[in-house]
Amino acid sequence: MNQGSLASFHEYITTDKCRTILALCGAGLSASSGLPTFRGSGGLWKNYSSMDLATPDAFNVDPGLVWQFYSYRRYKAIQAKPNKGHYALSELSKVAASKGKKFLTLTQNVDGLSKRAHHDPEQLLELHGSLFTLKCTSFDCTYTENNNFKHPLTPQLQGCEEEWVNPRKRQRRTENENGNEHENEDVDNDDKDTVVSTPGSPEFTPVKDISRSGLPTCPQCKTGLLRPGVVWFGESLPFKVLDQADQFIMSQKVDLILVIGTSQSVWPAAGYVNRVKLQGGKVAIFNTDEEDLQGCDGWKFLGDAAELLPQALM
Ligand code: BJW
Repeated sequence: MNQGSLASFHEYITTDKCRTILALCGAGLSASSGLPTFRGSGGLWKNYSSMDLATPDAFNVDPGLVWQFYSYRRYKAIQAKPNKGHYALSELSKVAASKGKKFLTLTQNVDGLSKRAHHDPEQLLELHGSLFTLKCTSFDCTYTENNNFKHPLTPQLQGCEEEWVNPRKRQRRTENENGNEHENEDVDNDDKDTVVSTPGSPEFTPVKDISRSGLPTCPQCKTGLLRPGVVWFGESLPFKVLDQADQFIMSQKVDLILVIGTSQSVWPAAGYVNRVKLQGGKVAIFNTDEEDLQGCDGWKFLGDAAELLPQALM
């Protein structure tokens, strides 16, 4: 981290000039807790693009496939632990409050790790919902269940826990374990391994065929399928959450927005950065990818959010 820039950032965030802070978080914040991101080489699950599975259409066409993806995600999130970045942010929310400053975290993450790092729930909005909320898909049923951490949700969803590894990587890992010529190769940094194989190719990893009867069903109406309470493409973000975020931004000038581990490619979340800039607020970005720091005229911190945030915020 550039120490000059760290010093000026630290000075700003601790002074009285910086009275209102917004944090916008993305998948990169949870990356070092072992949870995959959406774009880039992490955005694949059993050869499907995570982005293609996060749609109402995908669920309508093949709910069994989409439930296996979310079952895997729920399992990974339950197993994961909040990292130092989550704790640093949680600590900042408390310190800010104790100094009479206003603070709000908008997280796009559905993994619940910020909550588990004891982030003040009053200062945390989950823009894209939660993996641990279940909702009925019947149009006339309002059933919603929060904090359901059961795994697997049905016996048929057992067995989705295995981390997907490109078969070429898997083969080389096996070779490594056997101690042959690839011993020192960093398999995770090999660009060739981001190639996606197609159904029918020898590398295609099949998922199970699960019929509707093997999927979670609504205990209230007894007929509708349950779905994860996350926001898919084309769906509105929860109105209450959007209102609360608007209220925070519009009731005062936001002095600083922390943009943490997000590609800023999904709307309306990405729009908060410009809204703060338009008010004259400052921006600080924390990201491992130099490209995702481009175009930022504020503080740019290149590296793992789990390492950077404790240094920058404490
Ligand atoms: C690290 C790191 C480390 C890695 N440390 N950094 C305006 C313009 C254009 C399009 C639209 C628009 N408004 C709406 C749209 C359409 C659409 C959209 O945005 N499309 C874009 C693709 C263009 N938006 C929507 O559809 C939204 N709905 C909506 O607007 O509805 C309107 C409406 C109103 C009324 C009625 C009906 C409709 C909904 C968006 C929902 C997004 N959902 C998902 C899935 C959630 C469920 C799930 O988890 O499965 O949310 S998609 C996915 O992307 C997920 C994420 O929250 C979101 C953002 O991704 P994120 O977090 O930025 O992750 P990555 O992978 O992209 O980036 C990771 C970053 O971390 C990278 O920069 C790395 O470098 C970095 N990194 N390791 C620090 N260790």
